[in-house]
Amino acid sequence: MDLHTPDLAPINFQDIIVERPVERVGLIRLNRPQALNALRSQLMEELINALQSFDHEATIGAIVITGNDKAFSAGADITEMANATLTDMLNRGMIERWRQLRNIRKPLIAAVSGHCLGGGCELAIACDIIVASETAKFGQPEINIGVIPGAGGTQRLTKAVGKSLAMEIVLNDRRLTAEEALRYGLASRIAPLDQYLTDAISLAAQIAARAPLGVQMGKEAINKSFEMSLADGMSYEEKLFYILFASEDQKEGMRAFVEKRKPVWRGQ
Ligand code: DAK
Repeated sequence: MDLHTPDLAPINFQDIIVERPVERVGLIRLNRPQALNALRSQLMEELINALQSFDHEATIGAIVITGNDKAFSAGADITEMANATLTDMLNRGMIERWRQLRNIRKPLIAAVSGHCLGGGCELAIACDIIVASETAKFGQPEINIGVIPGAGGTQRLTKAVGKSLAMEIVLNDRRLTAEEALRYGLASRIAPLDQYLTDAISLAAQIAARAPLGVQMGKEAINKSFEMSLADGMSYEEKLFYILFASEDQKEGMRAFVEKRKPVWRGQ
């Protein structure tokens, strides 16, 4: 797979690089290596812009977010936050940007290597799937700077790894290796350092080749399972299942099965 295919529609971002490495896959590289990809406001703003444009682009079916081999991201930019007041924090749009991340409908795959800490870990967990390199290290070290996680580190992480381990991670800066992340269900697979990004892109390409509405609704239903009771979640799932019968892709998928041919998805 050629990861060096030039961007088909270059946009002038400063803190991220946006590419289309293969058909139907958008790739966003966090690009502040000198600060271990710390998530300053500018980076987060660019990331959300790029995600939203891929989300609206019909030719894109899945999105990969990555950093570099040394760091996915070491978290929010501490230098930017160090002297902030409560009002500064509320007025900077930080919360809004993280909320916008939750509204991306297409599947997001985090390709994680090296440091994946604080807000960086929360960004990876906010994605739908994590593909980790063997060197990935996950953690929520906010306690070392006198705060706690603020973008899911006490909530999503706890749902993934359970209470006792989440307590160790948040209260005592326990870091998880890639193996542990896999064992506890935070990551779905691990790959060697020279392979994890290619693997993440291949996985994204496979998902992107599937029925687009089905993929989006599957993502939505699974994410709802974290917010609803089992009964409400089951009922939500049923409704999305029935809604898909209003799509052309459901007709095409089932007809293709009966006719013993490959379906041609239109995302309608
Ligand atoms: N912010 C700013 N700069 C950072 C940084 C960070 N988080 N992490 C690293 N850097 C910078 C370092 O300052 C250094 O810069 P120079 O000194 O070269 O100018 C450069 O990156 C290389 O870092 P080191 O020299 O420290 O590299 P080492 O290999 O020695 O150590 C390290 C790597 C990752 C162990 C270390 O850099 C480190 O501990 N970094 C801080 C990790 C951390 O505490 N992260 C949590 C930050 S708080 C919210 C949303 C999000 C958040 C909160 C709320 N809402 C929506 C409400 C998130 C909060 C956080 O993430």
